[in-house]
Amino acid sequence: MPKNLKIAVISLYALENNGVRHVATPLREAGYTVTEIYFKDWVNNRFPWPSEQEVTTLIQLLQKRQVDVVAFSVRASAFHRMAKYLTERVRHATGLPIVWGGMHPTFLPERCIAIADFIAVGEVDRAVVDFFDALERGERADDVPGFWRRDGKDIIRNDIADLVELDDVLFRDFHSTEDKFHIEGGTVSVGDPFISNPEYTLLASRGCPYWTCTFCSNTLTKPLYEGKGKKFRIRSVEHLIQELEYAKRLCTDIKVVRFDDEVFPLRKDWIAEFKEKWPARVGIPFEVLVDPRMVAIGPLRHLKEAGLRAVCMGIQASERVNQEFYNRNTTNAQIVEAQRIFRELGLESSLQVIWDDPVSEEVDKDAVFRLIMELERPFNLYMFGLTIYPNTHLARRLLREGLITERDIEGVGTHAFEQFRVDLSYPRPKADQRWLALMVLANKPFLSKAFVWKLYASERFKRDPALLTQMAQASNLAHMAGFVGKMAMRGEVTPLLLKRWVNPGSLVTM
Ligand code: B12
Repeated sequence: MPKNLKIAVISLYALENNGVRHVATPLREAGYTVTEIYFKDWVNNRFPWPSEQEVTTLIQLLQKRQVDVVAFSVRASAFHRMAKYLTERVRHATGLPIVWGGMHPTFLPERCIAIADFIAVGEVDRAVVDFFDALERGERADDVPGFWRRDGKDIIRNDIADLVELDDVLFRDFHSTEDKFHIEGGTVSVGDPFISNPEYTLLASRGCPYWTCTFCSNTLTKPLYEGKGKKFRIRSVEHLIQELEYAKRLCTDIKVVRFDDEVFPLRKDWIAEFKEKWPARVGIPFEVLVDPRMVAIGPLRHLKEAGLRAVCMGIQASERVNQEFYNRNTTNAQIVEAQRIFRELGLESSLQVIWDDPVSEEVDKDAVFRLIMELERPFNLYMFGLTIYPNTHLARRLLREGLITERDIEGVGTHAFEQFRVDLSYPRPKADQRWLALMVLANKPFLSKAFVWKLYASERFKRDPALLTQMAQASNLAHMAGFVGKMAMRGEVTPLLLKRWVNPGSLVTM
């Protein structure tokens, strides 16, 4: 039955935003007029502040669509200031009630409810319809689980909503009609901005089978969802395949599927069914994220036979830092063996390291470098700067030990905007410049390991790593050109991809 309330759901700097589509889809299904707005996109390591023209365009669009409620999806804490600014501008111009949802209000509800009129805390796949139904009836939604409300100084804090089974969640709708908009630089494009992307991204699960890494926000969601249902949930293979069959009809350019799960499910029976159904009914190459503790040749061989093309795996730090600070009981031996398996199966692999943390000592950096040198080539090396998310175990410990201040925590800080992926030209102490340059050189297949060991031993580069950094920049550029070339051959290079990743002002390392 059609409903009266007109709702706008806004994604900040993310065209692929799952949260927005998971909110908009059931609301449309329930009869609401939903305007989906993709407000600017992300450029890796760069999230430029919105221009006046962009803010005005947003406000005018909301007015033109005669919206009654404005809902922002605030995924990451680094967007706190932008979301606050846009909220204030929209409220000032329109006087409309503002709702925030997403991981940031989930982790910092008190700070967010001070700004928005309502916030969603946690997953609200079903509860979001109950919430807007209450508003539609003219009620204040004071008893809808998953939502908080501010009334002057009073705050009504409802409990978390029950977690839903993932097979009950509607597929994100990618239709491209006049109710989806992308705002960039004062221009409004109509239609779903992600519909023509050659890479289709989705989750086969929610949650994490480990939940322990202290830097990850999942350590906060686990206690939050206690008693609210199964926390680590995997979709049935059939549900997943049906989504892809649906997506293939709408998004006709899909060349590769990327599973964004924290850790891709590697359960034996699930993989067996996946292997049987994926090639016949989907038949698109795919990529997954794995954990070194889970990697075994059997399941990966099945996935490879089903179309698995590439894997991504976290190394993170030295064994000591992984265990003592990150509560991640992986070993170097597991990592070496996992990379050996990837090579044996001919899978492309991208290994991830976290840098710029306040706890790794020279000996830890040396250990990470030695581990990288031990791994069978080729592989991509993605280096990330440690981003400290609010309220995580790591944030609390580093604060307690005086190793960081509140300014280093996302929300106040915006580290994820500046050094999410490590960029060699970012100012760092000389010793770190040397380590990063060596790491970048270590995985380049066109440089012999003997040569890299010589660079490592050079006293000159220990004193002054400038030339080493230049060599690393050049090798990185060559490696990236090869990588982009390979993608171009597969028809996967788009202006969007180049804009996001090949940013000469801040070239990420790989
Ligand atoms: C996949 C993923 C990505 C993908 C997104 C793919 C996609 N198609 O959306 C990519 C790689 C693009 C990405 C990018 C980033 N990510 Co990310 N990402 C994730 C991950 C693993 C899952 C997110 C997801 O899709 N969940 C499933 C959906 C359905 O859940 P959801 O988004 O939370 O939405 C639900 C509710 O929150 C709520 N909701 C959401 N929005 C709204 C809005 C309203 C109005 C309402 C009522 C409700 C509501 O309803 C939804 C349905 O239940 C999470 C980890 C996690 N556990 O959440 C990290 C996570 C969200 N990412 C994180 C970060 C930091 C980032 C980046 C900033 C990194 C960077 N510098 O590039 C960017 C930000 C991009 C952006 N502009 O938002 C952090 C945020 C932590 C923090 N406190 O800041 C997380 C939590 C990871 C972590 N390690 O802790 N990410």
